[in-house]
Amino acid sequence: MKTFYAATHLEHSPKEEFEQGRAAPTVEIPERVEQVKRRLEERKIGPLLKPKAFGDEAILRIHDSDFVRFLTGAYPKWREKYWNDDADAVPSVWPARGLREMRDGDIEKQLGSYCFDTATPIGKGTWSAAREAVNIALSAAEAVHSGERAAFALARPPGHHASGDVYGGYCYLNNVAIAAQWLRDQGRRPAILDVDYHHGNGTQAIFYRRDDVLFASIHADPAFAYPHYLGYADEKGEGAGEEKNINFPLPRKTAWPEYSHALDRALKAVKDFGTDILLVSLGLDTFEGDPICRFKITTEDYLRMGEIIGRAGLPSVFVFEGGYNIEHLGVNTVNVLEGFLEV
Ligand code: OKP
Ligand code: ZN
Repeated sequence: MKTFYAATHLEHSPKEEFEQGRAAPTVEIPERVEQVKRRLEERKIGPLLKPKAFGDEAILRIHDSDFVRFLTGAYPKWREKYWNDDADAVPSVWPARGLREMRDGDIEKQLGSYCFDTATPIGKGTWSAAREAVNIALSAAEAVHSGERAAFALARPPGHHASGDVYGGYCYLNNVAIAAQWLRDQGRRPAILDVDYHHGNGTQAIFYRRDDVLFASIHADPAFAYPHYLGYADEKGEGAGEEKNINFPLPRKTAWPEYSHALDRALKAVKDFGTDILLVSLGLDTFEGDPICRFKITTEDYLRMGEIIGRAGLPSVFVFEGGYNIEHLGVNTVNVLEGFLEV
């Protein structure tokens, strides 16, 4: 299986996020991708390839152009205002009910208008890393579109929490959604299966009113888990998109028997949709040892997960999302890919 990787992500290395009322070291660190890369090389899963440089058109099919322009210049603008400091850009005020949403002007106004949480700092290397992650996802999509059985986009920052014009949840651009749209534009019929522990609210929002891309997500119930405000079972799509959005919210401590049941149901929906290419938002934060999550999926279970996805018999694009247990992340990720390849 071809893996697409670029070292650009190393420069996106935020130090802190705001978590439970205080600044805390972030878990979305460069070492995540580096661990997975090492394990891939160890297991000889296939070549590690540099991504191709795609133009902005593919991004603008999904994201609002003002939003993209904002992200491109946000860090310099922030530094210009706070030149006497070196902290990353994080919003501190939001246009909540009763206030005016203003996306232009002062950087503080823009941050609150475009970002939905305090976990997603913009630093010096953030934009170039987010931009390159898109190239990585598109390169993997192109490989599979051209006939590969599968490919792996080993990218960070992740993407599934970013919608057309809002970022958050460590995500800036929605890598998997951009790849799905690109495949649509090549005439394919893509479905997105999101197995990250957190609901892919950005991906859901992007395709919610559409009938040409199915979104199925298995995740921790937002009644107790991030992102809290989306991902409930009654969100089934709207208008043309009705029944094309499927959420499987699961309780704390969910282990493989219940998880695999949801996975079977999600893949049944994918098949029924007439999917001809599958994109997997591959988060490994369902792991029993994950520091910020509460499921009980084991290293061994990830092999089964890969097998079950493989048995769907679809050309598949794996796009890396979350997963924060650095020690086990490489093995868990590669187990999914190896399980898939065994079928
Ligand atoms: C990104 B991905 C929970 C705070 C959550 C942000 C989590 C973003 C997850 N106490 N902070 O889906 O893995
Ligand atoms: Zn996650």
